[in-house]
Amino acid sequence: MFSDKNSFKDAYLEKFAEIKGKPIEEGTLWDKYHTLVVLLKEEISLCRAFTNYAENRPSKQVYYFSMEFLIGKLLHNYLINIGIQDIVAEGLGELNIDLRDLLAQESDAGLGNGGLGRLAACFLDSMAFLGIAGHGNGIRYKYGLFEQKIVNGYQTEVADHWLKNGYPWEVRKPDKAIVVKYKGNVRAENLKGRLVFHHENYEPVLAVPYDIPIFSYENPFLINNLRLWSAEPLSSELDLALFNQGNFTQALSYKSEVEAISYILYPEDSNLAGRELRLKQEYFFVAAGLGAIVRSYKKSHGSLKDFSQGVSIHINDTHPALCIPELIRILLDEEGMDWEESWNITVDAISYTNHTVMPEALEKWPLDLFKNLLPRITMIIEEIDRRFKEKLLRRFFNSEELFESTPIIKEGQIYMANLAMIGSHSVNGVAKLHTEILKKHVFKDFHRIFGYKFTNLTNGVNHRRFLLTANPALSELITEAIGPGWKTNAAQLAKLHAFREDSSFLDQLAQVKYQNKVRLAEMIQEEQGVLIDPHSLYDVHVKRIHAYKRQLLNVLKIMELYNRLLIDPEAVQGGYTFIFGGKAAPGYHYAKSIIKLIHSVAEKVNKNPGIQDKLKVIFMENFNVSLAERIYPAADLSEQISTAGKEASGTGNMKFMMNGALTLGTLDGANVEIREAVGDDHIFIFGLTADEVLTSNRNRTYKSWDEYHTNPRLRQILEQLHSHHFMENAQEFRAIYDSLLLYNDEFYVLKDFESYIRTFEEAAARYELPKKWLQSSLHNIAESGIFSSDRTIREYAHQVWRVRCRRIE
Ligand code: 26V
Repeated sequence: MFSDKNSFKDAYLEKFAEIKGKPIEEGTLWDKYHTLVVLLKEEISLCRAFTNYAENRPSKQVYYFSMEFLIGKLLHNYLINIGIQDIVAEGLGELNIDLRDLLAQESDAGLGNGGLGRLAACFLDSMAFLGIAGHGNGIRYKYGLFEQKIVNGYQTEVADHWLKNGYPWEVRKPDKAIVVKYKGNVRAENLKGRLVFHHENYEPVLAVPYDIPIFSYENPFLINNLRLWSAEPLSSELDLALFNQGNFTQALSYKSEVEAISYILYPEDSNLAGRELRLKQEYFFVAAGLGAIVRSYKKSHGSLKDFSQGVSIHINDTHPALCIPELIRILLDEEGMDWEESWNITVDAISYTNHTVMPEALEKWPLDLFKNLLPRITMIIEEIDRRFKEKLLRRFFNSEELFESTPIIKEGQIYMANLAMIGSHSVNGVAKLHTEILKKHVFKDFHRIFGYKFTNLTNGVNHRRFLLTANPALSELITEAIGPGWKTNAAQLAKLHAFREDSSFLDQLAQVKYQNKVRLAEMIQEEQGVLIDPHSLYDVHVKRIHAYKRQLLNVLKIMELYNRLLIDPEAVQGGYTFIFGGKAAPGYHYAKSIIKLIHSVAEKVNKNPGIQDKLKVIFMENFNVSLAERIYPAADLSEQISTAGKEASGTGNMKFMMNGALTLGTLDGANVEIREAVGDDHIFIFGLTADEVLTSNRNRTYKSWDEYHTNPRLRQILEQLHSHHFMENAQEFRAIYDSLLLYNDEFYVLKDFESYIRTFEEAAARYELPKKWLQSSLHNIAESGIFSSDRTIREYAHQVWRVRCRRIE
């Protein structure tokens, strides 16, 4: 690797000439970015070839199967991981190239919807860092999550053509392609008393892998792999043959049907009607991924007998749950093992994480659809179900409720979570509260049967991306204070407690936050022409737009403040900037009208000259990983206000925390553990608890009209919602109004309103005491170490995958 900026510069210029064939002065920014990526990839492979890892090669490989990997941009993070950021920046500077311009060239790979996909990306980093041979397996969508454009306050969606210039990190591996088989029929043959199954007349699809290297921090030569599969027609000759026969449409439709499989990421993260294409996607990357794993395992081990000792397959939610029947299919049909052995190997290899308790997000598929698309897989699922029921009958012959809730196939539907529970050896939730809810409520019957399978593994985030890379000023300050050890061991952030009374340190912390806020203000001014005051409290609510995440509650709070200020401009102390960001699923009309409401309120508030310097409301368009990295460092207050019991964990809450924001939140998801970590004095908690919500739901005691009638402030706001107050068309927000009153406020927005306002005011008052605020901010950073995904991955390694981390610390 480059020892100084000169050796970098020489290598860079040479590479540029080689691949671009023109003088650097004539190169576009893309040319220059492209060259840098190619150079890094080659250098690393070269160094790696000279590094001998043979003697401590990990014995076990982990494969993380996920429908989504929200990796964002890689270059900046990788330069830091490799430790050459300064050399590269200076070297390029001498060539009159600004590294920041090159970083801006990279497309933000948005191959995920939100938390689940970003978690997968953080896990890849931590696995590489800890020296676990852990690889991602997913889909190379041609189009990632749509780009959000706001037009007149409404969300519109634009296709995310992230590959349009090419993606220099990936390497296509056509020689490692796998054939995936759909439809057709299954023929059973009796071979000397043993039934053998042949899948015939199937429609073949070629899965071609594209590999993206995962470079780890401080250990860049130990490279893991993210393998994304692309669907292609099996051979162009097939097309041509049909074409020549005159079957033009058939020839073309085969090609487009095949390419549709990896065409686009479904932008829904709940409530997806069972669509055939989605199921095709799920089987596609499962069959391709397992096919490649089995092939390489057999090459090195000969047989699959000890497969589960050498391989862990992790399924990220139920989307890859077909790994279970697919692995059994391979062992039975291709390896000739018997059911017992195939089953044991499969269960032993597979582990499953649940990420949601929202009933509409728990996947189920019509049995008929399954039978038609995946005939052999369906037979295997039926057999798993039959054997499971048989065992159940023996063990729990008189527990009727178990027979109702736990089978995989019920009333013509296949329940994927039930398949995942039964066919894996470990099931985990993603925060303590979430895991308890799984055990006591959502999967309580499974917990009776398989209590030993359940564990909690609280989520974490990659602190080297969301703190070290995203917030260089804070990182420098931390390193000056406690040394660099926190980068590799986030628990060391606790050393920051020693600076609690150090006023010069607190001043610097304030400066860093202020600078980050100025940077965000500049961006907002540039993009939206709205001036915000960096001295104001930045109250930030960024995440997917969902009823349960309650962006509405936040808006009602802003409306209330606004109403108060209209009467008395001195009614609130200080200035507040409310910042929102997030995408709504294109078909989720309710969420889309929340976005419109935020804009309508912003329009009113920001344009009112009387209260201009008191309140500002901003919606940041197209919230994605890159934007997130700009926003977290600038936040003062982190809004985590979901209805208790609904947010499985949340990970934004952790990213805010490590950047020194204080949480204003409900006792939901990992907020509970953030509160445990920081203590009541350094967090602002309000609202119903998960138990209270559950009890109220069970007893149907809540009547949202009561809130309306007993709270005049609330009544006023609600009436404004369906008057001309904010909109010319008074019907615009009718659905929101109705959800709160006509449909009895499923998410307890009105119920939690008063305590939310009160607690916000407490937070705002604390913000007026800078020293106290800064101490709390420091306290949050210092306690955020446990929310590094390094900690989470160590737990997975020990408790679930049973692999050794080569990095000991
Ligand atoms: C669900 C579905 C359901 C049907 C159709 C397509 C689709 C696509 C994605 C999902 C995933 C929803 C689950 C999810 O994203 N959960 C989030 O996971 C985060 C990481 O564990 C966690 O922090 C969030 O609280 C949780 O909402």
